[in-house]
Amino acid sequence: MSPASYRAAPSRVGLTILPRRATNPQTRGLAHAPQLAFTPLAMRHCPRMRTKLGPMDNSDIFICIDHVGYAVLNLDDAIEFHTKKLGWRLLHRETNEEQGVEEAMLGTSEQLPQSAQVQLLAPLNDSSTIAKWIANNGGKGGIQQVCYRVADIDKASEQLRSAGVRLLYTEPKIGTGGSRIQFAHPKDTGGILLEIVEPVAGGHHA
Ligand code: KFV
Repeated sequence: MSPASYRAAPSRVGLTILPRRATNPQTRGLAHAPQLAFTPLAMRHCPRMRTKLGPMDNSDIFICIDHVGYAVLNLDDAIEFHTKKLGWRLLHRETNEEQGVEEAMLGTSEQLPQSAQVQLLAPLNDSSTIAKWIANNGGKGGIQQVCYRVADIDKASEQLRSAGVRLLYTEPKIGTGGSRIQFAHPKDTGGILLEIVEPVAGGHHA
């Protein structure tokens, strides 16, 4: 079953029965791959499922996973791998001098407003946090951060601080596409560098 036919044929109850040896990219290769999976299309077309799952306790603040950030050695090579070999789509590219990165955002073909993106981060210079991360990782790239999208970064920052989570900046800084970003220290998040982002109004990459 190709990813396209997988998405094109949701069952009416919001479940897709996968073949015994799942070829769905979401589950392929996982020893514990479930034989039933919710499909994004089914989720959109099945209001009952959304109701059943219910809202998060803080859904007024946290919206979705915005992106996963990969530290990469060479941005052009990483873009080529993701677009040519994996078939992702290049949505955006920029240099952020303050953060010391050259970065690219990649998305799926539909890239719905709440679809997560992949962010490729290459060091701009030797003092970049990405250069340090790569050096500490034995000279290899890897997952450097996960980023949650928030509706109001000031409110989200306040909530995290009041929960005892240390944030790196006193005030949010400028991130991808003019967004406002903040980071929670990995020591307070179970070892994950957690970014939060408030995009510019209507400014998710599509
Ligand atoms: N994930 C998990 N743990 C990490 C980590 C990471 N990415 N980076 C560092 N650590 C751990 C590390 O393993 C070590 O743990 C400790 O933090 C201090 O590491 O148990 P250990 O060994 O003590 P250091 O000394 O290597 O790092 P440090 O100099 O303290 O810097 C860490 C940190 C998180 C403060 C720094 O990486 C930082 O300021 N990050 C936030 C900014 C950033 O990552 N910018 C690049 C992305 S720009 C971006 O995402 C944009 C523009 N955007 O819009 O999305």
